[in-house]
Amino acid sequence: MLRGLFRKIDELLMSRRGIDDELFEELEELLVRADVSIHTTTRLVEELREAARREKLRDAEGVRAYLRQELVNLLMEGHRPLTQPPTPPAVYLFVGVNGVGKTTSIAKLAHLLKRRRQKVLLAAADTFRAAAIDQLEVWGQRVGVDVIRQKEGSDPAAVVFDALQAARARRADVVLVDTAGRLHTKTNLMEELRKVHRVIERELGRPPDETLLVLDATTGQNAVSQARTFKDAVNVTGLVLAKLDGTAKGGNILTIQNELKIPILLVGTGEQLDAIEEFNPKQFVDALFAEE
Ligand SMILES: Nc1nc2c(ncn2[C@@H]2O[C@H](COP(=O)(O)OP(=O)(O)OP(=O)(O)O)[C@@H](O)[C@H]2O)c(=O)[nH]1
Ligand SMILES: [Mg+2]
Repeated sequence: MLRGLFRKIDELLMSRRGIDDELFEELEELLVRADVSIHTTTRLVEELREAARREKLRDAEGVRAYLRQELVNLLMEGHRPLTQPPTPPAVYLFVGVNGVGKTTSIAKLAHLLKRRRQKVLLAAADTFRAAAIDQLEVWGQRVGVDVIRQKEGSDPAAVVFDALQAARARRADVVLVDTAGRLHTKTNLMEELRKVHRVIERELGRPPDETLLVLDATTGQNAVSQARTFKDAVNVTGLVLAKLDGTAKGGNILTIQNELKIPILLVGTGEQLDAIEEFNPKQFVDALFAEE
């Protein structure tokens, strides 16, 4: 995943002996080309310049080590595991625009949790298309977990209500709620999401334990704007970065962390069931700089 995307930065730093303005300018350009926003790039490079002065870094190798540490620190801000509530079931609501990987991520997480001996239920609250309900059902069978569903066109909040009842009756540990992909700009759909959120809060006596915004890691700056609007609408508590095995440049992930302060909790690295991992900042930065 993302292997070697920051190699160019490494090459730049290793081809230089001394530290001068030109080095920092080139570094800035490379970060922007790797999809880091101007704002975040400026912060990173300013801190590097400052560190170079303060720590009296004398060569590019020193800058390189410092940059890596700086990136790890940035990604560690607010880093945490998935919330485990004191009383089950844990309820994780998945939201995001069309096609980012919500349903697949739910299936993969269900698989992961099941292997950790948790009893998982899936709620098919994407009632928009019959195919979406069937898709979740197929994943449920493959993973070996129950899917709570109603017919196409029914109220997503009613499906969630059913799922929470079922979770209680069956003593489930976790409920994963699938929702329809929606453009963050469509107000009626965002209102529907708020309703789902309210039903969970009422039935559970607390908000969803996580409201996870799934982002397609290959979409660059657009992912940042999606994160902004969803955060305003439904209090997103964490991010799932899907498709990190694709052509993601990685920089947008740094931007999201720096500018939105929403922790990345999970990353998706493929279409197979086991292609999901808890986010590990150090490993992520190592991968960015790894040799291909
Ligand atoms: N390579 C790769 N493909 C992925 C990953 N996650 C999801 N996909 C693919 O992305 C496509 C969309 O995935 P879905 O899980 O259906 O996305 P969704 O967000 O539920 O889509 P809608 O319900 O239509 O909004 C599918 O072809 C998935 O196989 C991933 O981590 N890596
Ligand atoms: Mg889906």
